[in-house]
Amino acid sequence: MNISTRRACRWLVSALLFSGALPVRAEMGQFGHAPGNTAAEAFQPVRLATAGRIGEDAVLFVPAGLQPEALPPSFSLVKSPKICAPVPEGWRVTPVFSASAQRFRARVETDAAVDLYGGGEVAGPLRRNGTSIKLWNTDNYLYNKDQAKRLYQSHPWIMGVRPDGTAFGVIFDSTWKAELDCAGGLTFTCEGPAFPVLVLERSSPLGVLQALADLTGHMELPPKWALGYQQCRYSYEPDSRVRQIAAEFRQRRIPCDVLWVDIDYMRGYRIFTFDPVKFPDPAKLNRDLHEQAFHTVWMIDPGVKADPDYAVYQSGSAAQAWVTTAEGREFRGKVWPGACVFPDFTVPAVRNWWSGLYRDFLAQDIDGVWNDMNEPSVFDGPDGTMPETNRHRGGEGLAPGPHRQYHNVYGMLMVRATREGLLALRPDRRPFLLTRSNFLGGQRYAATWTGDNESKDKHMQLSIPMSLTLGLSGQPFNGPDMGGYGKNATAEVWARWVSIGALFPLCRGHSEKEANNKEPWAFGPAVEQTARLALERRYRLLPYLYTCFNAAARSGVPVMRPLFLADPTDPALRREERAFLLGGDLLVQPAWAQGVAKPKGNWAPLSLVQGDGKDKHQAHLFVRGGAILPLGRVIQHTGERSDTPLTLLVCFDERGQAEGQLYEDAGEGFGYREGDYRLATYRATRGTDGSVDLKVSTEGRRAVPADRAVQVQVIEPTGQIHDALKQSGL
Ligand code: NBV
Repeated sequence: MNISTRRACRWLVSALLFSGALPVRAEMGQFGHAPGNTAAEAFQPVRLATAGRIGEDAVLFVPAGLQPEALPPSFSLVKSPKICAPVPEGWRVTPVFSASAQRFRARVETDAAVDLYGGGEVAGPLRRNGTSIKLWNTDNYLYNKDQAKRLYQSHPWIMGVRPDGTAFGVIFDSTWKAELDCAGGLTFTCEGPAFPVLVLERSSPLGVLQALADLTGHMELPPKWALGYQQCRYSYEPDSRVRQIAAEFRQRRIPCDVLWVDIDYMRGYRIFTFDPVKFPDPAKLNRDLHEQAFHTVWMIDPGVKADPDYAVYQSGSAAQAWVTTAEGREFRGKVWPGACVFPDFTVPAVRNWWSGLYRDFLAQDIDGVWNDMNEPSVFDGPDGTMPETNRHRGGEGLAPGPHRQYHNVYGMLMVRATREGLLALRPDRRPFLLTRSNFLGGQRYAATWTGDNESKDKHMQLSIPMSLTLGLSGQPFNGPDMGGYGKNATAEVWARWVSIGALFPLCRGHSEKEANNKEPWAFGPAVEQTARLALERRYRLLPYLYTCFNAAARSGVPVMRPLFLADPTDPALRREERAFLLGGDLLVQPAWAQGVAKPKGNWAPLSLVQGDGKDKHQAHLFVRGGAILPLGRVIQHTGERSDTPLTLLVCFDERGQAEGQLYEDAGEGFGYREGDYRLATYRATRGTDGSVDLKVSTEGRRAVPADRAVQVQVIEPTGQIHDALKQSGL
């Protein structure tokens, strides 16, 4: 046999193996392979079939075994990449491919001076050099399983930042079970067939993140209420308890926008049903809560109770909706309701059927949807999920394949179907959907939270690099279970957590069933006051925060950012993972984080509400010299006007200049796509006599509310604030 025939044979065997046509290796344990070229698993080089530019400073590398013109559909990319030009001269980052009998690998050499970031949902340091993760979406309670090397989502993506601040990004475009090793370069090894690699090159990390969003999709602008504080628990039940929680917020004057309803509202955990005793009239509950200006989010899991008398099981069975075993039988696994079947979301008709299920559900006046357990988590399945040999049928260009191939995108496909359903059923409302599981590019469909963390300082601190890393992996709308999900929270931990959690993109308090109460008032008056101050700060910041969300939706820049994005050439910022930036202009330094190196320039200490400077838990805030922050009044929910007055807080740089933006729209619906928005850019100059000259230019056709009063204030480097101008029409 000559070399090419031998290679062809190897590819045929791999193709049959990966497609499931050959018996899948019983010997392949749960990540049983030691990384590297061991005697047991020899990796042979695989040649590059082709490489070329697919856009501005982005190159596609296609290994032998794949047809560059007919690549398998990509889950991470919005559209199939097409080579349009040769690889640019002097291209710096190039993968090398290799394969063993069982796995396929891409390796990228990186200089030791390059700092690595990304990898999606990871429970580790912000700077990823020397770490490794596994890409196999896993229900990981308290992050205890497998040393937290795999969590609920997979992002085969890494960004490298060079000492000079230039940056590159690498997408390993495979959904198969994989490992990503960041020690001594990048090594991505998957238990699947050949995959393409995309490399992006930009002059800054922010540029790389924008390019990533252009390739993998932008988050859609969420409804404004989703930026408010959200209160959750497993579970507020019965409905009277939900009402009680709502009343407490309003009576105690603690700002809150959203109440969450966890699985116990269902009838015997049957999704899309309501318990007739505990939640007899969900529509009335929602209407009553709306009257108090709350929005509600209700949970839907993927597991469908295998109950012949249950409508969802009946209609799904008629549509042949279920994932099957390797032998083609309906797969059953245990979740909350007992034996369940699982929709095969790879099938377009099944996604369609799933989307339609939300019709009666939304008719209950539900505002948002929470898709949980969608790794999928299966209590009695191997390694807590379904067998890797289970079959998915695919369709519309997606090949049929084993669960090992589609496991990592199961949650992504589920939220795609959910989002499509929400949009089809309520074409005039922006969907708010939260998912536990997802994949690179999943920001197109849903926001996310970081799963079942624990109420302890370590996880509170860890939540910062976790959220930052998700932001550096394309997902701007994320946050942890604030206060911690698992175990009891102490008053101190909860107070420390709310003080920083109030400044995350997603701000939701949650708790598991067995733990103590974790609402803002549950720990006594002192912690309640800490929570009130922290949340009042968030609500004052809403005009700025919404502007940051708009920037993220438009151009893919993260809402919550590591400090090094402010100055990628400053080596002192590269590992900072305690302090962070909200947008580009506000620096958040947790009260417990000492000795934080700030990016160059003035950073003026900022007090947002009376008393926040005296509260020992509140994070220290700093405004960037050269910025103008739009701030609102303290309000109790986003339905209230906060621009009476609107404050423009001007923080001059050394040259006496400052600039800032304010984005406004209806807060809901899609009018903004037709120009019903106002994006104001303010430019301020300080006169030699200390006067302030403020100019505004606007985009969009939305008018300034006639009764809006604007107060322009100047914040000095000392943090002292004084009034500068009172003006309308801004
Ligand atoms: O639905 C109950 C919980 C939910 O509260 C939590 O946020 C999810 O991560 N869910 C997990 C299932 C139960 C886990 C023990």
